[in-house]
Amino acid sequence: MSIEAAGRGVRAGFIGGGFMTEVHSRAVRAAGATPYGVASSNAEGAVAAAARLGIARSYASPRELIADPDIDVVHICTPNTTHAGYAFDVIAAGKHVVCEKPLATSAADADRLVAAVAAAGVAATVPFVYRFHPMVREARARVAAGELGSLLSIDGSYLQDWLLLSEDDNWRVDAALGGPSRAFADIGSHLCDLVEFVTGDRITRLTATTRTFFSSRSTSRNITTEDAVAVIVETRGGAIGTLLVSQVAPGRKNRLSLEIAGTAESIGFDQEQPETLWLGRREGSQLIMRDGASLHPDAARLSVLPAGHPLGYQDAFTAFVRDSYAAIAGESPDGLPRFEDGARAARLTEAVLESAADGRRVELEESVNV
Ligand code: SOE
Repeated sequence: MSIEAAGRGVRAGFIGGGFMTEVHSRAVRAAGATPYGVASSNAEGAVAAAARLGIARSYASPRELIADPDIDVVHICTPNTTHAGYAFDVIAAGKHVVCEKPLATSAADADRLVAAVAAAGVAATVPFVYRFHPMVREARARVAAGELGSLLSIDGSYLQDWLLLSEDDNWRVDAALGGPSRAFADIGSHLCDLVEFVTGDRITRLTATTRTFFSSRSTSRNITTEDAVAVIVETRGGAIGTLLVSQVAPGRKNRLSLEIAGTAESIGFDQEQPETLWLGRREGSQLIMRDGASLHPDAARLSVLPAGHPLGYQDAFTAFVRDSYAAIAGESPDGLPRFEDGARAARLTEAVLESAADGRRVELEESVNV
């Protein structure tokens, strides 16, 4: 029986019991759906996560959760190298899926997931949630309306400092759990997604340099995943840009910054100040504050609180879940990041690693999925 026919809200299951499950389950509640159950790497972990997150059911294993016919959608919030396997299992069970980024640690697996979703006819999304800040949508709408003119340059960075010290460690550092790329796959993927989302353009060439500053950390040894990456990009529309991604930048907690210059205007967005958008002009610049009454419709749609009542990261996540669940109901919300976008990120990640390995510029053919 369909969810609508059953006259009930969406029931969500979660695989994983960490920080992102907490963020996802809060967003599910705020979106008016039901956090129905949680599974983790073992039964004890699932019980503890259910208690901590106020979720009614815990399951002995992810397989048991995926098999439960009462669950409509599964949120995958586990270490990166397990994402694709769980996503294939969820799709095979005929359930809808929300999979944390990176969707997969290879472009081939990501493409296979896109094909599996198409065959199964389920909704499948990836939380590139920064697309859901209203001022990001405002920036996108202004670019699309031609207000910046022709795009000339892109200046982007995504800087964090949670891995600054050699004693800082995390499963993402271990390639066996996090995949071959760390900083880029984890946060560079957000930055590139936002570059292509806001500009409506595509990165067609890149040259990358990576650095692993610590070969060992408190528990990890022989570390091969990168702490930082610098990328030069060219776009199909002829713009050029530089992107810096680092998890070892003191004082920067989650600072995604994007500035796009056109022949008429520039725009600048700072994820740590998401209520504003910088507008640059030769004759003077201004900082636009979020006010639903003066935003383009797609930005106003997400502006769920009045001006002066700040929206933030968790609100963006709620908007992402709400649109993901609208897709479950058969709708097509504008700008919803789907598995095709996760596959695009996987392709960009492979291009970054390929370029960093041999120092050559890498050409990106048009992704088969977009
Ligand atoms: C850690 O780098 C992290 O939690 C990312 O995994 C998220 O995608 C990002 O939104 C915040 O930082």
